[in-house]
Amino acid sequence: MFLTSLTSGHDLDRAVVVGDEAVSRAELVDRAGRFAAGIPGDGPVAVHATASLDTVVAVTGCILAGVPVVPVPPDSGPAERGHVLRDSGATAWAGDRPDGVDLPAVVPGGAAVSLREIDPERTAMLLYTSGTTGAPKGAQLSGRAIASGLDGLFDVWDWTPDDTVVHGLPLFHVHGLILGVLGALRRGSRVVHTVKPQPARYAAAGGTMYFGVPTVWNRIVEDPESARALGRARLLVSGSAPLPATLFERIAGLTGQAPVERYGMTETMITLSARASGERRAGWVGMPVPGAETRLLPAADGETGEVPDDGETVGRLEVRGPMLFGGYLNRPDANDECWAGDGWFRTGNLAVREPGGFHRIVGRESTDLIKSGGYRIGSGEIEAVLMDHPGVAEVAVVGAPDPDLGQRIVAFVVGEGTAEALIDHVASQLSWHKRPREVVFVDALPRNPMGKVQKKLLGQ
Ligand code: MCA
Ligand code: AMP
Repeated sequence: MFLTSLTSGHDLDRAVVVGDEAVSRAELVDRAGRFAAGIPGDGPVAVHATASLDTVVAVTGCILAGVPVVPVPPDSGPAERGHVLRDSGATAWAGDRPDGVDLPAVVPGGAAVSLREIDPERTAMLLYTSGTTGAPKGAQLSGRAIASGLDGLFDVWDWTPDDTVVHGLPLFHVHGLILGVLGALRRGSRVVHTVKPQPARYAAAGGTMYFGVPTVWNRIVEDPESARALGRARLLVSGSAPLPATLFERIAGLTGQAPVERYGMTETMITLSARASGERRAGWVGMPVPGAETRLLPAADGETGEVPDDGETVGRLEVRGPMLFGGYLNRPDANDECWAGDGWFRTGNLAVREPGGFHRIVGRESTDLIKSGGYRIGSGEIEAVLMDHPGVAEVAVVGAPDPDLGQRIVAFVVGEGTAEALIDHVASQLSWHKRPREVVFVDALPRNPMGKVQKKLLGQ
């Protein structure tokens, strides 16, 4: 069981704080142990992953029991949730029960389970993440992968049990759940979750390490008083999407310290980061974390070898290491596509590398993957839901540059109705963050002679 600090070492008061609730390490072990005792069977447990202590207890309980946990975004609509439950084969449900969920509930037992050895290679967590088309894919992360990924970060960020991690990120993704909660539980440090990532809540939490996506950092610098308060922290970490250089400089100006930028994916955990004790450079995401390796292959088809480490030549980024996932569940096609042989994973990101080993992410190969507010969103999933609306004849969804969200989702629609109705339609079927922020009605979509929509002409 990879949450080592939970069961070894001394107890820690207020070890986990979520909003107004707090537990010591011993209380968490007791509550999670009783949750584990109530899990019916050995199959995956779906957790209604609200930003709450209940979610931390449920996820920890699944880990203690050695069963895969499937965090379900609490605002996912019926289409998305139905897919996740069917695809994951979840056999139990934890938390508030939305309409249409008929899995047996986990009813915590009167006494905690006794701890036992757990196969580190078994899937510990199934995280659903968007591809370019179709429904989200379940990335299978083993306990060993999670442990390796976290240990690498303890090293590069000088993360110790004396740290207090603060963030308010969703508890159903790598960033908020694995780094922001399981990281603290493995390292033995405190974690304060602010429920929402509001600047004033970050400022009031008095942490030593702060985690945020660029949108969160953008909102923090818009609130200079809160930003200045974070200057007392040891480390300000940004990830999940590109941190614009101007934002990097504004954070540094207000807090007195440059942020540490790191790069990762649901499938790979964090593979590149600046070191706490090393250089932090605007626009660059640093070096491989311990155990990770990278290579850059020529962007043009037909070329072989690796591109030169000159800090300029763009290549397709591949990564390898013990923190990588074990493949997508039920998706042999996607697994064939993403593995390049010998353990190398095709990230779909374009990058440059300089001789010293620093990497810069310059973009993504596919225009159909959008990053909005740090969330990864496939345009195909939104297009499919919009096509189900009776007013929509044709649609193309793109990510347009946005000063706050990085990219905002824009739907170009041939059809009739109002923007508001179409936005609400998407929000009712999928997670709210997948709703278009803008709908543009057009007479026709730009297509090439083969009939394919040319998204590059739609303001991408
Ligand atoms: C407005 N709302 C609606 C509608 N219109 N809701 C439903 N239907 C509508 N038509 C309101 C809701 O009431 C809700 O309000 C609010 O919109 C929620 O919208 P949201 O888009 O969430 O708000 P936001 O302010 O734009 O969110 C910004 C954010 C969020 C807080 C930064 O994007 C965020 O939490 N991002 C983090 C994503 C993340 O953790 N990614 C990591 C992936 P109310 O809020 O009042 O209820 S892991 C990863 O990338 C890798 C591993 C890595 O490298 O880390
Ligand atoms: P997700 O599946 O939500 O984990 O999203 C992974 C994607 O987020 C990566 O493929 C990158 O495109 C993007 N990403 C994560 N961190 C960074 C970063 N520091 N800079 C640029 N892109 C990033």
